[in-house]
Amino acid sequence: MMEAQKILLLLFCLNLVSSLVIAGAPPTCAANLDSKCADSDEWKGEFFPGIPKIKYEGPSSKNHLAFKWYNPEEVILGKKMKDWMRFSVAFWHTFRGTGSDPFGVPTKSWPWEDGTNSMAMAKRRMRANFEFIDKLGVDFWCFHDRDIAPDGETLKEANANLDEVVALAKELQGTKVRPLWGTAQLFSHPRYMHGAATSSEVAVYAYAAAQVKKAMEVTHYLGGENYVFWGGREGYQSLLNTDMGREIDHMANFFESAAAYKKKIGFKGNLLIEPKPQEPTKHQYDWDAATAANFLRKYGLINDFKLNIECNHATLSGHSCHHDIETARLNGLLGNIDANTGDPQVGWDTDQFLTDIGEATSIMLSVIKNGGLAPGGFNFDAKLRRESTDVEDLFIAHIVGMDTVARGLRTAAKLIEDGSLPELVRKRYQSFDSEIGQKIEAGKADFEMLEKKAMEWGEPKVPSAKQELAEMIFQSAI
Ligand code: XUL
Ligand code: CO
Repeated sequence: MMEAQKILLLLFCLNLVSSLVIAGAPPTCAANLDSKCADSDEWKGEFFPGIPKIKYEGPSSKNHLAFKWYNPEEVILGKKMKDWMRFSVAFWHTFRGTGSDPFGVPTKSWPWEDGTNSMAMAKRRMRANFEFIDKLGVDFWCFHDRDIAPDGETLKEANANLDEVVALAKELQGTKVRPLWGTAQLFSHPRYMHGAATSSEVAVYAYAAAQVKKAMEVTHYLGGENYVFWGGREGYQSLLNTDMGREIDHMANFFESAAAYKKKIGFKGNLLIEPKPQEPTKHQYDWDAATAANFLRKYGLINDFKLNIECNHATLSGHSCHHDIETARLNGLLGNIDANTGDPQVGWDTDQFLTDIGEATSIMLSVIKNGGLAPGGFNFDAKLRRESTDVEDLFIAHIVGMDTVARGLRTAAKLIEDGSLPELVRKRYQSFDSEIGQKIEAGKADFEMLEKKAMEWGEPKVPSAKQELAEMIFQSAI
């Protein structure tokens, strides 16, 4: 079972970038896709014919291509829904996800794909991305450098490929759409097998730095609002051959240089670290929200970075998504949410679309306390199941994910406006509103004073926590 899970993890990671062709392999046409292999990015007509612009129709609608809960312009707790959410489409899942898994080949054959990783295909895919975004009615997208453009024989060639595709993306974005965040793909290529910033090989560290430098530049050029670091290979297999202290120091050096470069190019967005406990068979160095916060504090990086909390990563590290979001928020580090969910029975990153209204409500209670996420948002780092193979499934998955988060916002707002849950929490701590409680909270109560009080008060009377009542109130709002 454990071995099978490790293989699943490894192949999942490969799946994330499964259609990337490493360095310069010639484009080839997939034999099973008729004669659509072209060296032109031209595509006649729409990519998604028959799919209308997705509109809000309200909870009674039976139309699966309409929102039932997400009404972008509606104001909730003083802010438009679209401004609470700032939804984003993840290019790697929606346009590079193939449905392959450890035991099977790709299941998706989107009509616009020709089976190649050519420049022409990259451009055609980019056109499909922006039609999708327009029809879904979102303002943001997220990408890795190597998702959107083919790698090259050299870094120079890879950068030139990226520039060409980015120029098209800039044109297609128009004035409203922009990246929620960009990132560099530092985990798929064999050069990164020992890690990127934590590699034992200095040339790999330098290559990774050059890749991040370029990815930061193009994210900035596209008007991106944030830049993300997810260290897919930053970790170790065995401590016997690893100088963990030196590797983590190197990772901090790397982040320090990134923060300096951000300032140098005048990038105003947030730099975000995305914690994860392990990927795919490694013990990772950016584990969970609390460990990432400790890392940033220890290395004096706490003012330069925030966190991108991914729900499925939080659950893999043994926490609820709500826990890691609250932990990030309380550390002043909540920068973005990668909205997805895992399968409770499966021990790896299944990246499913969020459909649990209770979970979404808890998350939104934190987001509201945080005053929103901007300049971050909700990025759907989520993919279709292997068995979902219709083009319309791409829309349905995003619609249900967006409606779930929207419903979470509505429910959370109801709970706040009703006031009984906040009141239950307020009452629970009201003994600290007393004179002595206030002294404690102001840091002015020493142990001698408290001992005197304890003697005077005798055995404390401990009230009920009212957990079931809290759960009853929570549930009745849904
Ligand atoms: C992988 C993951 C990544 C990051 C970006 O688990 O979440 O897609 O979000 O590299
Ligand atoms: Co993610």
